[in-house]
Amino acid sequence: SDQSAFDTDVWTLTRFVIETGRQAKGATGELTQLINAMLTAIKAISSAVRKAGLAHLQGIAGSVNVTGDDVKKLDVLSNDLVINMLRASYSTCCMVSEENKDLIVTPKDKRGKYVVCFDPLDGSSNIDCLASIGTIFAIYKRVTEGEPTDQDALQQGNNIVCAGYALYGSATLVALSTGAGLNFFMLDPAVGEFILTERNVRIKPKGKIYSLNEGYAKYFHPSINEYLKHKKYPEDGSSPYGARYVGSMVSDVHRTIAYGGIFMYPANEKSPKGKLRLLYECNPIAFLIEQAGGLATTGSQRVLDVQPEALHQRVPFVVGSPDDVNEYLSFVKKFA
Ligand code: AMP
Ligand code: P6P
Repeated sequence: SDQSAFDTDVWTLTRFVIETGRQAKGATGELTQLINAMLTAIKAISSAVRKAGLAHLQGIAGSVNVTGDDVKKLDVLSNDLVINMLRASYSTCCMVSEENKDLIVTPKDKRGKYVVCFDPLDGSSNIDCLASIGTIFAIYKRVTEGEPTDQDALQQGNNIVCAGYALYGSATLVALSTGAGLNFFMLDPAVGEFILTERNVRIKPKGKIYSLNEGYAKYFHPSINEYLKHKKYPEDGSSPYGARYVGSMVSDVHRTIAYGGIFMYPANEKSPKGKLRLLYECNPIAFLIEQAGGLATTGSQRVLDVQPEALHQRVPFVVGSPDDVNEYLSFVKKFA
């Protein structure tokens, strides 16, 4: 039979992480173990997401999470998968999840040196309409001794050792960086492995798409509406931008990295700090966007420079192609 289509030396994500781990001087393999544990959880979530309709996993689980959203069964299942896989990797001392109000401290006998902040199933309000959803995570080294505390999780995004997202879209993709560039991997369900599809991804300097929920226009700061007016009715003879908004952060961010442009979840009168959470949505995505040559700002400072004060704190969030983000910042300045 024709074997030509079967690559016998394929770069799987597992192999890629082992390789980069071997190149890391003095590495013990703990981070490699942690990343591979997260990948196992992501594969299991991908399988559950794709079976959700059949397994009647959709629908309200009858409880709400810390942010007051209705929790769907897939959320609960995804959260349990990530916590259990990471705990079993003996590489974490504590975790922060969008689904858990307090720090999740790893049992003493299973502790390692890493802290993981994650959103197990972001965009879950889109589950019932089958829009794409995602998993987002950021990994740090602990900064305390003894019993882990919130301080281990309340680190600036500048301290991120590794971050990534999974996108459960028409295919399941993982975007991952350990600080040496951004790489894309696609899940081959036949093998159950993520295959390297794009190495050292770079975002376009300038795009042609803006992405935000314009339903809040009535509540936006004038700088936002002035910026949007410039995108729709440019006076400099340039063409108007296209508009795209899924309402599922990983989808909107991945499209922004893949096609260029700008994604915004700014503050508005009803949400003075915006909606997106710093620790497990904004910091990991800001890290990845910067690895691809993009910018990530709160409008007043670089996202990765924000000093976190609370596990579930929100920040205004504008990311994307550097020329687009800088143009937005010029409007912030002009209409401050
Ligand atoms: P470890 O001893 O495995 O916890 O690794 C120590 C440090 O080496 C990590 O904090 C990373 O900065 C680096 N490192 C270890 N494994 C990897 C990997 N698979 N890819 C990239 N960097 C790694
Ligand atoms: P809005 C999904 O609930 C989420 O947390 C992000 O994935 C998404 O970007 C945002 O909220 C959408 O919020 O207010 O536009 O519905």
